[in-house]
Amino acid sequence: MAYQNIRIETRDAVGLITLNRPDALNALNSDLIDELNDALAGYAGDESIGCVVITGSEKAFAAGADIKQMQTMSYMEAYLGDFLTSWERVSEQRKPVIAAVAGYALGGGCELAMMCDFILAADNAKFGQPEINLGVSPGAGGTQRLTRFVGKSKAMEMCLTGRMMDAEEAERAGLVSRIVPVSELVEEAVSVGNKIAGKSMPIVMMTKEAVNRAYETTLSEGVRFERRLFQSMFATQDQKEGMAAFAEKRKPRFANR
Ligand code: DAK
Repeated sequence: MAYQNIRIETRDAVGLITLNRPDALNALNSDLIDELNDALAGYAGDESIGCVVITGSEKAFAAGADIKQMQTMSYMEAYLGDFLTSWERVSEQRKPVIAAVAGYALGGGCELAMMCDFILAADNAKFGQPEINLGVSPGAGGTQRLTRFVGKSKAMEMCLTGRMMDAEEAERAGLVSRIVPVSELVEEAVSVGNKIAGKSMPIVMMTKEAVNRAYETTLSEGVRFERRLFQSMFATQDQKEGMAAFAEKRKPRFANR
């Protein structure tokens, strides 16, 4: 598939996807989402890739779903066409996906970032769910994921008023893992991605699954799930290698098995 709305490149073991609709502040239309999903599927099937980074430009990660595409859509077109449902594929990836967010991450842009496993924010990042100003509510997880990230009070205020949050507020509230200078954002995200890719891939995937389970189940079920996963890791070569390497004071050489 030739990409018109994203750019992709490989940086060591990281697949870097750059949203690329500069004239529309990376507004997310169906073509862009199709391309994003195609790129993610390619990385999912590529054993040399251990982590994916999704980023935008310095001005905008993404200013939301494409309002001009949605403007005249009828209910039947949206419902029967299952409009934008394929976005959720980002959250279904088994390998880690990092959102490197600079500038605006609004509406669907904020939702896309929250579908990733964690968000690294540039110091100029701005997050918001301004859909209320357009006569709609968030539609791709904003009311659900933002509430889990930052709590009810802040999520409710943001969804009801459309107010934006800057990077510092987002870090204080737990929406982003940390803030880096905008000029270093992509480099830092790729470096973190390569650090993750250097671990045992199956263990990384299981760890991601365990953390995500915390959002979907009770504490006791989650802890039980974690324990079972942990026990199963003793069937991997990489557990043997990781612990042997520690005892022998050397770096582990994981086989991803
Ligand atoms: N859609 C289409 N075009 C957009 C856009 C958007 N979301 N955001 C910006 N643009 C376009 C502008 O129209 C302008 O195009 P031209 O006029 O030059 O042709 C160009 O990008 C530059 O924008 P501005 O001139 O407005 O730039 P400023 O720096 O003055 O302002 C801004 C930047 C980000 C504050 C402003 O552009 C803005 O407020 N943008 C709209 C933000 C917004 O309301 N976002 C929420 C969209 S609704 C779903 C999945 C997802 C969704 C819903 C359902 N399902 C799975 C069911 C998501 C919905 C949304 O995201």
